[in-house]
Amino acid sequence: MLEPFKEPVFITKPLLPEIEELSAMLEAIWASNQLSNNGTMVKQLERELAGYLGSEQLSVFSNGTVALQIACRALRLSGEVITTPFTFAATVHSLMWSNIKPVFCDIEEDTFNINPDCIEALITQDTTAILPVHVFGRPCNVEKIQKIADKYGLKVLYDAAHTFGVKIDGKPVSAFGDVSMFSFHATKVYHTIEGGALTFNTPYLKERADLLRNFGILDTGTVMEPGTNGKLNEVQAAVGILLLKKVEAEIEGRKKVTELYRKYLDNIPGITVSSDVEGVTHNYPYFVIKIDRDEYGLSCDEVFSKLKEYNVISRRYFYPLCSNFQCYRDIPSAAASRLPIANKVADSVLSLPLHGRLPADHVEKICDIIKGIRP
Ligand code: T4K
Repeated sequence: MLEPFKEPVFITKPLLPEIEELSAMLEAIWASNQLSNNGTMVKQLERELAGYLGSEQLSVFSNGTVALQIACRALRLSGEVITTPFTFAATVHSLMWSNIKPVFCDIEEDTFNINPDCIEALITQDTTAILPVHVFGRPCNVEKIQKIADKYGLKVLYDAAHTFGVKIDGKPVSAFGDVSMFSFHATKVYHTIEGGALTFNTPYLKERADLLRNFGILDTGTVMEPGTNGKLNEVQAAVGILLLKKVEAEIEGRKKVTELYRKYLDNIPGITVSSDVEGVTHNYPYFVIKIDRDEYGLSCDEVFSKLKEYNVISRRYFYPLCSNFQCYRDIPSAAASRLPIANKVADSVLSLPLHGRLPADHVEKICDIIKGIRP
């Protein structure tokens, strides 16, 4: 009989900069007295991230959700936007906050991403864009999505919250669509405690977004339009600069942990794990298992509860589906009958603890527990 872990093993553990290095950066910020409003740290971070993410047009924001809202405004989206129900609440909320009606599209069973073959049937005269999510860091079918967008004159705004550093055939994910949003929340592969970035396919969009994140103020005498406050501050930018130096090692560590999970969970009836996609440079943000209740003998919820007894804190990302939230379930496209795959996936998917420093013996024990609790 396996003993529970002495301390909780959480879904993730944030990557931290060396405290001495951060102290030195803080001293520089203190000496400058510039704490916010596009200071030197934010400018340096934007330059370095533009290089790392392979996008000349990049701006940072106070968080990914505000960045998405600003992207909607910068792209002048209105009417209806087609999106996925299998995502974090922020994706769909950012549309509603922009007075845009979300239209839910079903997903692919193997990638959990929006199913491009279901998009066209949802396009109406009011559709202005598609908002796909690269779920769990696995890129969407970007070519099919772009073809549909081009055919109907739609914008594509990618929620790339999970795809920091991901490449498709050597091309950064930011190279696809009009705008991509990266989240830098503390739980992400790379972070600035809270924060986010947008990458744009034109300098014009970056200019607009920069204006919108600073209240719409062009200069002290000129306010162009009602903007918001979406600025990142200097202290968080300093954390971001330091973590950029550590992110490669973090991704390497996550890859190793992922490979161990795949090895130990192989051949458990009813448990399916994902594999890498050929041509994709992955960043390993989440480790997800799919549970077939009949074959494994326990539901997703039951596995979640049993793991908790062993102090393993898994997460049911993304359950419930956004389309089943009280605030969205009356939208016609939210009907379960129109989203059969998304409902099935949300019922069967569980994220296990993953970060680049998770010890190998922890991974082995978590897998032993998953084997051991099977009735
Ligand atoms: N689009 C997508 C597809 C997203 O996944 C997200 C965010 C967004 C948009 C919006 O981006 P942001 O506005 O957040 O930049 C977390 C995150 O808060 C959220 O950023 C993330 N997605 C979502 C998938 O997960 P929770 O409610 O699950 O987080 P929480 O607080 O339960 O943290 C999970 C575990 O992480 C904890 O049990 C322990 C550990 N943890 C967490 C924090 C915050 C720490 O050890 N230290 C910490 O400081 O939402």
